Amino acid sequence: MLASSPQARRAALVLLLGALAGCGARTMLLAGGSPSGTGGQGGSGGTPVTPSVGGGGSVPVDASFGGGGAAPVDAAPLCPTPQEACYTGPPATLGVGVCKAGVRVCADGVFGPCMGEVLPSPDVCNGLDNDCNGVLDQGTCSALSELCGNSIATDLTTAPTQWVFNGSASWSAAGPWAELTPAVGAVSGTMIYENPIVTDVFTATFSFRIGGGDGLAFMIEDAGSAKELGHDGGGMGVAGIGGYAVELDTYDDGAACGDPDGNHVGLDALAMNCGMGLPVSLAAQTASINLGDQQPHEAVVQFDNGTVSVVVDGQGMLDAAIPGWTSGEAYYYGFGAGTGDAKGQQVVNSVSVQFPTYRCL
Ligand SMILES: [Ca+2]
Ligand SMILES: [Ca+2]
Repeated sequence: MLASSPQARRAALVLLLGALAGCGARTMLLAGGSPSGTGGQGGSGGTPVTPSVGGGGSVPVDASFGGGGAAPVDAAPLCPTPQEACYTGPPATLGVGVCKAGVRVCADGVFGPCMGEVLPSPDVCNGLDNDCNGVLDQGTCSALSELCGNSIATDLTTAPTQWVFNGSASWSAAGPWAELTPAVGAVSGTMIYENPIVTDVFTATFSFRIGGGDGLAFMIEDAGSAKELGHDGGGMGVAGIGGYAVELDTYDDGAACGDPDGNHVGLDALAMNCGMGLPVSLAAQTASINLGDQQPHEAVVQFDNGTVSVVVDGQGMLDAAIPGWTSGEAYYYGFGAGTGDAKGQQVVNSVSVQFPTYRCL
């Protein structure tokens, strides 16, 4: 409705401005106290931002405030406190996952923008609840590899459900462990994690015991499934599959295919065989311990974009690199072992592969 006279319109405008100014602080969204931290997720993520108190002289005026420079200069201070918590996301997400309140600071009688709040965003595979619904990494991986995480591990105290046993390999409660080969001749066995994993950097640790035979290998293979089985004997169950392996080789197949002796650690390519079903040796180093002494040993394989270092029982065994390595492709992770004329039980347990970042597993 229009006022009839200029005086009446001016009076109405003054009343309107006064009403806006008086209720402005109340109509601003208040965040309701401090975040209660329920469901907080580790706190490693997010982007904690320190509110820039008093930053600059010109504090933006909230658009809903309507006044701008026209606000009455004689108005009383409009902020009930110098600063307060604020949150502009859905209230139910506050304090859940990465979501947290920010701070807004009063300047010239009005609150500035909400600084430092963390709002919901679509969940991604990163170990954080980005969309703040209380569920980590929900639906961020495909149906093939639906698990998002930063490690695969099995202590083999029970039969592992996510590892596939092929050939002579099986889980054995007698260890308990994964028996890659029993003490019979001319067999090969593999144990392979069920899904391929994007490979750039990882640390693999496992314990092994070699009681004869040709030795065993830790491999990353790209043959397309977890059901691969390589050559027996000096192929250690992995030769011919495709990919790469660290071999713990306990049988001397001769220098022609890269065996310096019958007790060495090597880096192999599995894409093709070197006669007799052996892998292609990229590097090999005589071991400083007896790998095949039927005793348990601990191995650590550190892989960083194609460079490989192998430590057994705390002793450095091999540093080598894969020529032409391409990072970011997916590989299946597993173990293999073989027997030939030489035979013996070969086992692994306490298996873990750790990645520095989250990914679909
Ligand atoms: Ca979530
Ligand atoms: Ca050999």
